[in-house]
Amino acid sequence: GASAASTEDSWRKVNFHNVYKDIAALLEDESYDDGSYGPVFVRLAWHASGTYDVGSKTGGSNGATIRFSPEADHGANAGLGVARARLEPLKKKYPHISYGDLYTLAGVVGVQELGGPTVRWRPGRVDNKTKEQCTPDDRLPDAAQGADHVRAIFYRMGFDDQEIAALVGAHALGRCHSTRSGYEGPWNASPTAFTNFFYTELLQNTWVPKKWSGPFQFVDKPTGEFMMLPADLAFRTDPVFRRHAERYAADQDAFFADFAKAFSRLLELGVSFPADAPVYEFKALD
Ligand code: CCH
Repeated sequence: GASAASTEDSWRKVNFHNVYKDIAALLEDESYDDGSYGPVFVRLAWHASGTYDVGSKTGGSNGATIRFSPEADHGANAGLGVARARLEPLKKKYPHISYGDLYTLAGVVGVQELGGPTVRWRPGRVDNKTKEQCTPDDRLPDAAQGADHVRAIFYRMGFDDQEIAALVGAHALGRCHSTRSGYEGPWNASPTAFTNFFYTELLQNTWVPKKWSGPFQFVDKPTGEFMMLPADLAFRTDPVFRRHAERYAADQDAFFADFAKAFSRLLELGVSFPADAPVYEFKALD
């Protein structure tokens, strides 16, 4: 039957402070990855939203088409079923929250509870799309490519170079999985802490091609413990991206402020909120 969150007013029945707390309670799990679902929740929120196309006004988090096949099975979304399954009990507990609101709020919780900035978030996404409205398989960035491709993808969402450079700093969190994207390894030594380490590692290390049979990627020399995707290297080699990366490496507060703004905007692409939808600035729990 129709989802309880299929009407524009359903969100009014939800206490989002309680949802925030319940998502936060799902983060920690010693047996999963580096001990937290936070990174994969951030990636779910981003991939649910980053399909937006300003030209056709299609895609984005409203309607949460990421949960339907074929979009769920797009290569870029490999592994995100793990995050959706982890959140599903909360959809049962709070039937009036839409999937779009649940997935984007999980991204906010991931950023904030891992020590990142406060991300302004509004409810009001609606479960009003079907699998026929899944986005085509070319909307998210291809990690094997460079600056031109990354720009083309994010300009299509409506972002500028500064916002792109701030958003990719989320690669302080989590890791690549050979079983998901094919790439392997974390970007730094504290993948469950939201920091500006993406930029410091990117600029301060020597990056060399990883010697393996997997996809082309970089590892730091000499330890080989940390990784960079080919697309990550664009933020070191492209002069405009690099200027922002240098600023964020030197000034974590500037990174936090710019990331919070750009991430909030990402999660809202293509969503029309009711005029009276509250803007939440949740407090991190700890
Ligand atoms: Fe990303 N990202 N991302 N990314 N990403 C991957 C993992 C994470 C690209 C490719 C990959 C953003 C931008 C880009 C996260 C957040 C963001 C992986 C490994 C690839 C590949 C997936 C795996 O194997 O599990 C590319 C290319 C771009 C831009 O050009 C942006 C923007 C964000 C958020 C704001 C997070 C977090 C992860 C870690 C996920 C995890 O499971 O640990």
